[in-house]
Amino acid sequence: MEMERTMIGDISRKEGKEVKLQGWVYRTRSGKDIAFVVLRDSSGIVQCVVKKDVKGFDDAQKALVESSAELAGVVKTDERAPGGYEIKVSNFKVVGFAEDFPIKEQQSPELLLDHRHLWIRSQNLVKIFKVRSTILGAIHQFFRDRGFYEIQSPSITRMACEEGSTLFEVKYFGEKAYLTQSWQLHAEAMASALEKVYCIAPSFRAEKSRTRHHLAEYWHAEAEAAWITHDDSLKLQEEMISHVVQTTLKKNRKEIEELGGNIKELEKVKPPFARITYKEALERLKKKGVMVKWGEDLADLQTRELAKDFEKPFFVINWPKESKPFYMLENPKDPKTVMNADLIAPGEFGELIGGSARETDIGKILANMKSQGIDPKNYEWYLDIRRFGSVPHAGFGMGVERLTQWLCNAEHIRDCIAFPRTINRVYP
Ligand code: NSS
Repeated sequence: MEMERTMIGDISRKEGKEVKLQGWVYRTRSGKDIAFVVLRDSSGIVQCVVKKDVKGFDDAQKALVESSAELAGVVKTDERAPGGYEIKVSNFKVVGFAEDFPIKEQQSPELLLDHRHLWIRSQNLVKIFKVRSTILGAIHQFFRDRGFYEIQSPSITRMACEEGSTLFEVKYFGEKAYLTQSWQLHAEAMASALEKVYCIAPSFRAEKSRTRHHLAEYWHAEAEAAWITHDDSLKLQEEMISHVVQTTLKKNRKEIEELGGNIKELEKVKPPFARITYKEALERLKKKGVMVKWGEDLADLQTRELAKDFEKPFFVINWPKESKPFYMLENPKDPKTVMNADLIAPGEFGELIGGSARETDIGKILANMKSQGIDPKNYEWYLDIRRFGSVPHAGFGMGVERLTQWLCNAEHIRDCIAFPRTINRVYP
């Protein structure tokens, strides 16, 4: 088959013409004299009709689901066929015969996860991965257009950035080290060199809870900038989210629609986003009969309850200082709180971003470490950032899979990454 390949997604432009297709058998049904093979490639599926007199009919009849094949044939409109087109095949060739496919209809989630390397071929996951790919491209574009430099930071580190309880320990040539929870501490150092920096890389959290929003390894889009205030950072966050959502809607509207994403809600995602303080969040929850004690984190259920009041993502700012990491800037107007924010998605999707302005005063950082029982010895290099030309700076981190989950309205975060790592799964 010497012809140039046509992608299935493009066949509507080739009506009446002969095309060559390459793909995998998605569904198959054959009789004595005819085989109906639904072929899939990364762009879609199409029904192909192979009659007995056609070269390769035997192959078409024998090929089980997920065999790879190439064929030549003429594109015909057919209203009954999925997608409205059908291929009248003139030549059919199996490239790789498949064994009996282990995934049948109505399989348990566990079996699907055990066969993730094969299940990623499924129509829904392919749609999600397309959306995810657009999201990642849009994040890069957003930061590069604003003069941010892309930098990389180590994945193996000696320090905790966030809660110590979610650290993954690594044996490091006889020394104890961890997989990174966030690039932030190294990024703060880089901000005194390049000023505006960003990175998209894996972060690791040994999350012991099983929720629909937590992975042990997730992709973290983080940014840090020198000479900016917390308010500047919030503006940057709402602009980034809006840019990524609108770019993705433009490019992947069809996929988002087919996945059941909330197009109307997503179209409204434009700046500004509401800002409420943590104190106000507790008051709102109290009115709804949900009691949260000052200092407590907001659980999934509580953020969902709050989200009912908002049509767009919204910031919860100024959390209690005692419950937050040592690096957050004390709020000058209310030292019990810090200059930080969580950005919460509408609906059920929870927190998308965590960020803060960073404490510039080394004395305050040391005091915070002391009250949290952290040994400053491990953070000597970090403290040098304050010793040598400390400047106001701020930054944030967004979970790429969290954003993907919201846009695709995915039931579980693990479907927003090809090979999820969770508390009970590191295979395949
Ligand atoms: O812990 S965060 O809230 N904040 C940080 O790590 C800061 N050091 C970021 C920074 O200022 N540069 O995590 C940030 C985001 C959070 O809002 C979620 O969207 C996502 O990272 N996140 C996760 N996604 C998936 N799975 C897990 N376990 C997870 N943990 C955080």
